[in-house]
Amino acid sequence: FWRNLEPQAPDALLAIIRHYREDSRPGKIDLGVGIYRDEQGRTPVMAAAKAAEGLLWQTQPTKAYLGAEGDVVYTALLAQLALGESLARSDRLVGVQTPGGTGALRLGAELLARASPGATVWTSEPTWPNHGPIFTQAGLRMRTHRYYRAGDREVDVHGMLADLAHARPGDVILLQASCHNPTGATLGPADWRQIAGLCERKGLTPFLDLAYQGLGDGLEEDAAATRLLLNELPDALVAYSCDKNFGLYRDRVGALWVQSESSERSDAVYSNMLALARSLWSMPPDHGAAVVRTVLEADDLRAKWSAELDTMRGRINALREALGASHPALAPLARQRGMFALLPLAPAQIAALRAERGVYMAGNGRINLCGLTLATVPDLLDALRHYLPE
Ligand code: PLP
Ligand code: TYF
Repeated sequence: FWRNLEPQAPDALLAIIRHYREDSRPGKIDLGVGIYRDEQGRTPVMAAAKAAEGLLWQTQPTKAYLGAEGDVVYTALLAQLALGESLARSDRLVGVQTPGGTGALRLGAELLARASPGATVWTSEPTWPNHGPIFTQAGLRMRTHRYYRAGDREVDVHGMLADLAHARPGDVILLQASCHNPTGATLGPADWRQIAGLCERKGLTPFLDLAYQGLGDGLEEDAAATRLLLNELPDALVAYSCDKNFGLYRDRVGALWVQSESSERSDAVYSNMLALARSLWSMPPDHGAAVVRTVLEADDLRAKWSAELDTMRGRINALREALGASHPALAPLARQRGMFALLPLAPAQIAALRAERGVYMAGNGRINLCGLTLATVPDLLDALRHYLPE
């Protein structure tokens, strides 16, 4: 029966977890998969989430089914956090709870494929490796646009807009809203206005992937581009992940919002989102979303969570400052945002760092800065000293 199946490569990022675990050298450094780690190298459950779990344990009255839309209070509170009060109230916007940001991306992809099967989805080159399969498996065509200039390691806005000039009306641009994975290179407010203008002129629909709100410059700042595009354009999608900023990774917590030009269109969109969700996962898993709802509902828990998030962001940006100041080839890291940066290393150097120094990073030279502590920054610099260009 299974004769036609070709063996598939395992997820290269997730494989690093295992390789690192199997390495017994004491000074090994894991800069692989994108999870937050504290100064002790741990990924603890956030205190606000633990407190919310305690409350749920004591007070949750039932685990009876919800619907395909999931927890509507969660989605409404999260819309206020991500999109702000006025967009959250819009009758042109509908949202559902999804299994993680990945579920939101896939549901959005299925909705796009149903609404406009001929549409092409544009992504940055490079981007998160799962973006491609999520959209192509939904039957959509994909193309890439320039994003990152290896020379100065800034966003190549000119190249990006030039490539997107080839998009056709009805095409979709998948845009990482903040904390770009894998480059960390960040678009400025003027760049986002240019992208909004291009979408408007050419009739393109933005699909915002907001997976790191609060881990770049702040909760409001990291959502500004998403809000700008939704305010400027008739149609848009937003895939949201709570898995990093609430530390709920394996609980799979996300949401998809879709904006359309009128509330009548929104009714049809919403019913299609629910129909597609039923065919994909019936109903999303409840626990993580219930934790997020419980945090956002209570002023004290929300304040505690927000302070923890400030600490996480502060640590990431302190590491960026320290690395950026340590070597001219690392200076761009201080200007970039989020957990990730691309180091200018050749594949053989990346392999040697792993084999000889126990330094683990993705095959394209992407590092998760959170794998470092201020104490291990010198160890990384020592490992890199023959490899970084002056
Ligand atoms: N989008 C980007 C850019 C990511 O880096 C990730 C990481 O996991 C996701 C989406 C998916 O998030 P989730 O783990 O919630 O599915
Ligand atoms: O890019 C990362 O490291 C995170 C985590 O299949 C991740 O986005 C990596 C691979 C994967 C799912 C999540």
